[in-house]
Amino acid sequence: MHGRVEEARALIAAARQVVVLTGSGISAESGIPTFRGAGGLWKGMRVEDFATPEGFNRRPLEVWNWYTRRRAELEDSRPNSGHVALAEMQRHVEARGGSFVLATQNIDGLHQVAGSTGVLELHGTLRTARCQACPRRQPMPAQPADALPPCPDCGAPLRPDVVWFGEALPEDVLIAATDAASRCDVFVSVGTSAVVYPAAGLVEWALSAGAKAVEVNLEPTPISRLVDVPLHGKAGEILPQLVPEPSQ
Ligand code: BV8
Ligand code: ZN
Repeated sequence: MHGRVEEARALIAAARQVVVLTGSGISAESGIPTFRGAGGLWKGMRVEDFATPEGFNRRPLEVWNWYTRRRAELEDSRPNSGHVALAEMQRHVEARGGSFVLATQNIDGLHQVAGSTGVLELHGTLRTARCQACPRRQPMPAQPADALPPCPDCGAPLRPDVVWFGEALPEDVLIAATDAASRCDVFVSVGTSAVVYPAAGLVEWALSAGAKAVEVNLEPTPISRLVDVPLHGKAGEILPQLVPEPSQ
């Protein structure tokens, strides 16, 4: 595999525009459970009961407290070497005049803690709650509630500031991600099972625009056969090897 890692690093070192898409796999080594893997968050839970507007409207408090619990777990979560490597990669690419866009499906905010900037949070964020009736946003509490907290501005109940199944992604964020993918010369997919759309479609935008694609994952996914350089292993171990030397 060493040769393939070298190949991926050379692609990134020569790239003018790099786009990286991450999924829950990059936070696994920070102790945050993935969704679909063994021991995944959604093991035994019905996604439609929790990560959908219908599920929330049926059991608002139960869903709200699923998110306050996940917010509480963030308190002891730190970025791992994979998050840090992507922040270094961004600095390297930008220092030589290139552009670097990191789009994530994760809602844990660990990329920003690791130093990545301009992160496109495709599925929202666990760190804020938003009002259901007005633009007010505020920090997501890490303690369970016994009633949905009211918006301080208009009194309507708050909700987690995430994108549920059946909900549209924030338009500006999706446009920025799709634009960047269709203009990049290297696209790197990290730690995602590549089954949730439209995020999973970004690699196709990149490939159809002639980009080279790299995938970092523990196991094959539906895009593994599409990418130029599939790298099997842990994001925390592989990503630091993809950061070009400062001299490069
Ligand atoms: C929309 C936020 C339209 C909440 C999430 C049929 C066909 C195609 C599409 C659809 C369809 N039916 C429905 C749809 C649309 C649907 C969809 O794609 N469904 C799929 C399941 C078929 N998509 C939507 O509903 C989206 N919205 O389409 O809107 C629309 C338009 C206009 C107006 C109205 C509506 C919204 C999707 C967003 C849903 N929200 N999360 C929350 O997090 O609680 S999705 C959820 O899945 C997370 O965001 C997560 O990030 C995302 C993807 O999962 P992954 O991140 O990939 O995680 P997973 O566990 O699956 O995989 C982890 C991977 O990491 C594995 O491959 C593993 O091997 C690897 N790994 C593990 N450890 C490591 C590692 N790799 C490297 N190193 C390691 N150490
Ligand atoms: Zn309000």
